[in-house]
Amino acid sequence: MSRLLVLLLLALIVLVSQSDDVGAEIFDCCDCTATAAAGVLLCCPQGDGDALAANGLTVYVRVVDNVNAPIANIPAYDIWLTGCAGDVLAMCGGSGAIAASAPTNQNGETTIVAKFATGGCDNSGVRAVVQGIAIGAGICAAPCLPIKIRSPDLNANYVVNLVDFAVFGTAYTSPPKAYNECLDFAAPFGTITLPDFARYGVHSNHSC
Ligand SMILES: [Ca+2]
Ligand SMILES: [Ca+2]
Repeated sequence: MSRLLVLLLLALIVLVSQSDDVGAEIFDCCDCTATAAAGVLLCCPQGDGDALAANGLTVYVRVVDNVNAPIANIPAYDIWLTGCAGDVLAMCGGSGAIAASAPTNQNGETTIVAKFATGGCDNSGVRAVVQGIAIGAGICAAPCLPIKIRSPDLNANYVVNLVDFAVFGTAYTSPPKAYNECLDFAAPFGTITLPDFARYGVHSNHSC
């Protein structure tokens, strides 16, 4: 009988400890928030593109549970970005392509400031993802963050090579060639000229 009591106590301890697990508290995260300024972020599969923070594009994330209480101590690697257009980005290491700057603090807050190791192009913006749940997506129906993702890996196969160079050539220079927003890496935006080529060239032969 006493052994049964010990087992019951152990089961109770396990249940209580699991209720403290941050993963168990997130449901749809419609009360979570992610905000960022609008801009263009040059990304490279090698992870040596532009950093969000250095370009005024820091993503501010706040994670709360379904009664709007902050969730602290979500690990930095459990918070990342994804493109809004669906599966068009070639994210090196999947969710490991970018992480938060730190775990969530006591207010459930953290930031995403780093470089995004991805190929591909997504001009529809990004979403912050927390433990696999994209903030604002689905039933939440919030707009995407207005950060346009552009990589010299134009065909999104995790490497910048001659195939991408050929794609770049289809719109270089624009005008007179037809404009392709995905190739517009540098100011002046709206045209594809030498500054865009220079930024492309830096990442030639880079890969994950
Ligand atoms: Ca490529
Ligand atoms: Ca340009």
